[in-house]
Amino acid sequence: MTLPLTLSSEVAEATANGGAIVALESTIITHGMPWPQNLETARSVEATVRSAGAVPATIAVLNGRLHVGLEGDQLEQLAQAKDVAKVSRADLAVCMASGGNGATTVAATMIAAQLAGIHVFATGGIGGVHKGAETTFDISADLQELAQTPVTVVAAGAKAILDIPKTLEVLETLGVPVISVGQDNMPAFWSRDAGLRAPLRMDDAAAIAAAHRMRVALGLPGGQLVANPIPVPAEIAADTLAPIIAQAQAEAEAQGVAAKAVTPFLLKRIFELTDGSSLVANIALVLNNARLAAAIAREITASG
Ligand code: PSU
Ligand code: MN
Repeated sequence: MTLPLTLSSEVAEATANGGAIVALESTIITHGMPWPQNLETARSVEATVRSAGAVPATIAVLNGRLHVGLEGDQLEQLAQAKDVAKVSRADLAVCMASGGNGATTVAATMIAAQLAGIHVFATGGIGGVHKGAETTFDISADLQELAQTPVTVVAAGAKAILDIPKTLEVLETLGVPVISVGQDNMPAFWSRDAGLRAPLRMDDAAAIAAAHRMRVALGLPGGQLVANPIPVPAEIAADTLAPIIAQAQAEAEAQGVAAKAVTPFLLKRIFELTDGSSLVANIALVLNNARLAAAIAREITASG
């Protein structure tokens, strides 16, 4: 069968001309942010990628077709839709085969990016090992994906709702390079410092692009996680967030929230408990990641 894959016109053109492209996920639009900030953010992320000299490729499943780059009002339709599935590696084929609509997680976005020949992807924060995973076994499929799909993912670290030390342990086991940008410590999504050292550090886009190319030359499967700290003016101190995260966590547990619903539930509760300031920080860090991802994509394409 032929794969129902559609490239947007600007992505098709950039692919043909060897231009720099940055993949963008859509779960953050449908399950990570409330309307209308989700649409505004998706648009400003695309604009940021363009002004940094690359082409944005927002990825989603629409009526069973895998779209790499959305046209016209597709972004708005997605941002307003209520019936969109959260699609990870396990769900992608079923969603497409049944003609459904799906928002891609980090894992599914990496799969689509690789199919389209895109090397770099920007998001907010990846999924990881949840707190209490020793009893729930809740570990995001994003980690396995980083181990097997060769895409460099720029995020502000793993979301602070996760168990960051355990997430780093699993990434080490899976052979995924975790590269902190411009500082020794890991960032923690809304905060710049997770209080523990990152496994690796690099200070600019050219160095990260060189490491990406070297992995390809070595024939290593899997991608890189680039942990880009939130800009100083936008950060929320880890101490301020810790009790709020703990409360959201306790509520999730008490209400029996499990599996795919955990991350969206926690993000929504933290948004409410911080009177929206978590969202302001989230938007700032996504834009910051889009800028860096565009620079890395340009470096990778410039050196063939
Ligand atoms: N980053 C954000 N907001 C989000 C997500 C990431 O700033 O909503 C999404 C991503 O799509 C990520 C997913 O892949 O959350 C992780 O979900 P889970 O923990 O269920 O694997
Ligand atoms: Mn999970």
